[in-house]
Amino acid sequence: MKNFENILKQNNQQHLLKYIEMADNNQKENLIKEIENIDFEQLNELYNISKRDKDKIIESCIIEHTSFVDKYKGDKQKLEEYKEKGEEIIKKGEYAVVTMAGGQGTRLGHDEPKGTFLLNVKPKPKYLFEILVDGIKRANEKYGIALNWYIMTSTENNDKTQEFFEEHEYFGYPKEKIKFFKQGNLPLISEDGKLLVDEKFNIKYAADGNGCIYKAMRKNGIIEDMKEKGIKWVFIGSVDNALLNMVDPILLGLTVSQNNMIGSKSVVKRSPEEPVGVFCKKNNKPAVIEYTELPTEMAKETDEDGELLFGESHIMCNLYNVEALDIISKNTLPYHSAHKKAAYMDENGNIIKVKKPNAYKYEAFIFDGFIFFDNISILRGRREEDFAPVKNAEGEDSPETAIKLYNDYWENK
Ligand code: UD2
Repeated sequence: MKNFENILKQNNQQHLLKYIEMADNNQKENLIKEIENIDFEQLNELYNISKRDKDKIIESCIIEHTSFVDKYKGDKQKLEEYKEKGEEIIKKGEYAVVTMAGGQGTRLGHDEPKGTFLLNVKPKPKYLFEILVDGIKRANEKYGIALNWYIMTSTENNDKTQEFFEEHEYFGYPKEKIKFFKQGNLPLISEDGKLLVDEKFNIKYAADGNGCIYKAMRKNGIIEDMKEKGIKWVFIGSVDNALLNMVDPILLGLTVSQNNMIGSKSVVKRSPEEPVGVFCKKNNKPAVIEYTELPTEMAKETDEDGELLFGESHIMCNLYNVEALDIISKNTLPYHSAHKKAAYMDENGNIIKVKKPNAYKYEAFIFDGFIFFDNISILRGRREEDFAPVKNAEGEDSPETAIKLYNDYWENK
């Protein structure tokens, strides 16, 4: 028996033999190579994750709510001190920004890199990437610096993202200050634990989640590059928030003053159902419970003032000391499973487009890196200044709601 046949038999994936029979020589060679490179031990572990009861994961931990500093209601003098401290670090060139842009705009109906989505804002439409460039340029002008900008892409969108930047001449940002790096990916698994194949006879893969950013930064020499450049503090943010403020000296000054290695910005959760992670302390360590894993009962719990007990939303504005990135990147983060729709080719060569979720996707979450520290500084900002997510084609967190938030903010500025 050939090596790959053995592998498939041992791992209960013999259905792939049918695809090998159907494929032409080139496709066959590729598929066999892919099979030989899969870490089946990891794959089995991942499949077991999908079978876990999500409520039980949280129930087995001690969860407490967390403290924060309010950017607008806090002690004015202290906030001014944080600002000065943060600005000093930024002006010294010790600050850099990272954008996680490994995702596609599928939920938006834009099957391209999410940052290439055009938002019809005033006075002229802007791409999400362009909005980020504007923000960095403003900070550069204000502090007399040129920030280093690192952009994480995925196998799926790396080429298209880089071509987009070339085509738009980097929106006027100095090209030498931008570095792209790629995150990894993991196979999708069907509900009965089988690998899926696409119409080109490739195993179906998906990006391994934004939590794999730490590993990807290490692997691609990004942390080294930051250290060589004398960067000490790094902001990591998402690509899909039209009001993302990547350079907030108060968040930086607060984190430094509290002697923490990590910090994050929050806003008050809109409702128990809002799809955002919430900050908490999990077994006495800083953590975020993702919306997909927060039991409904807990999401609704309120305190004596009627405020949500777990109401401090993670809006993907995270700050790290470069040493913190080093520590997290040397550790392993857990994977979480998501039940997703995935088109595939069946064993007769038919392309199957599904209407209901049929496969598991595995992702690491960025905030699972917080657990390696004793504390995190949280700065509560304001939704109308900090958070205009572009997630869905219509309704809440859609281009329509983000455009309104963006226009209102800039009109009143
Ligand atoms: C994310 C947060 C959630 C909340 C919300 C706010 C995680 C796991 N969840 O949920 O807690 O803060 O955002 O808007 O962070 N990305 C990659 N590679 C990947 C997956 C995602 O780069 O493999 C990027 C993506 O391009 C985007 C960001 O991560 O910039 C958020 O990704 P998402 O849309 O999958 O996250 P969402 O809205 O489910």
